[in-house]
Amino acid sequence: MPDALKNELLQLVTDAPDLAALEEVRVAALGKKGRVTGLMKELGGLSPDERRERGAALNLLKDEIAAAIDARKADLNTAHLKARLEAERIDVTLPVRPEVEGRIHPISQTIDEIVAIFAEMGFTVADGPDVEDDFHNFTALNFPPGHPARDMHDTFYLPDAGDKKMLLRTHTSPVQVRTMLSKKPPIRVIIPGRTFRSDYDMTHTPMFHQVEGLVIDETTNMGHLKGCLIDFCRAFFDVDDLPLRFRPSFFPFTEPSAEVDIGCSRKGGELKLGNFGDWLEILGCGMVHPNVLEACGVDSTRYQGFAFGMGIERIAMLKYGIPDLRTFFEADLRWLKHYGFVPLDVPSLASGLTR
Ligand code: 2NL
Repeated sequence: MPDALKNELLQLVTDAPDLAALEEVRVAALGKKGRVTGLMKELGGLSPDERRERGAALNLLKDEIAAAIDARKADLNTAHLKARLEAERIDVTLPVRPEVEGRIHPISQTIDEIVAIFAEMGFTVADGPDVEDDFHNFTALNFPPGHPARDMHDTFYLPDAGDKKMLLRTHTSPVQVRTMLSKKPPIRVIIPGRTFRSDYDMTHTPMFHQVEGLVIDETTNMGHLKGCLIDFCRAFFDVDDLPLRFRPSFFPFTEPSAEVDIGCSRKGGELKLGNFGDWLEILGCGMVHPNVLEACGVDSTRYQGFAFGMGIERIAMLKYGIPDLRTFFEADLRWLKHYGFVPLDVPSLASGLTR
């Protein structure tokens, strides 16, 4: 009898098509009201000798069935995983399907384009923390103690947490400060990144992006600054004869300082970039102030340098005709589909940045 039962149960285990069916087989055989359990209960009515013999046989049967169930369970799990892997298989060598893929945000695209241009000129990219201290964001940059930019109204200060007053960086300059403090000249870096100011209206968002550049060497001069920025603007806006105008200006961290305009036309309400007689402000720059060099451990009697900074949203809006600053941060998928860029369309000078 146990042999016939054993073969029957083993067959049921083998035939169970899935985990649920297998569980049913287990309950029907080894569960509280299962057939093997039922036979165990009948042992009480036997003589001691018969009980010992039959008890041992039933225990053996129980163990065998349990082992068969475990083995079948493992097989079913393996088969299930195999089927899933097969169904979810992706060929990573297939080309991207543009109609179903996401888009590169115009800010990311613009940063990639800027990086491609400056990389060609021998710059490297640096980055640093969003949360900064007063020294790296202001003091090292020659901001006097009472300067309005330090004011609570512009700067996001973090709740006091001990010895140092922390803030969200108001520009990417603290990364240049860190670069000068940690590396010896010559230095050629650009720093794209997030910046924060407590300001919100049509043309300001509390978080925005900047790219700043810094060049330090023994003979770096204003001519290098001009050449570098002229080359950059012509490459970025893809206008070979784009005129640039350097207007005297003021920043605490540069001396002399200049604001740079590029040539444009506003005829008929349409903005065109080129040699048309009108001007549009695009970035700020200057020779690094000796106080900044000294605060950053650079010998100002041996080294000098230039720096520049520009707003990424602003130049992205100009280049790609995006009319409203605030839409950059609304995470609207339809907007992204319209203004975004196809992945793998990686900016490079060889491909003319974008096609
Ligand atoms: C602008 C103008 C500028 C800099 C940024 C800089 C950084 C260091 C030293 C000196 Cl560490 N200068 N940065 C210089 C001139 C202008 O930005 O209009 N930005 C949006």
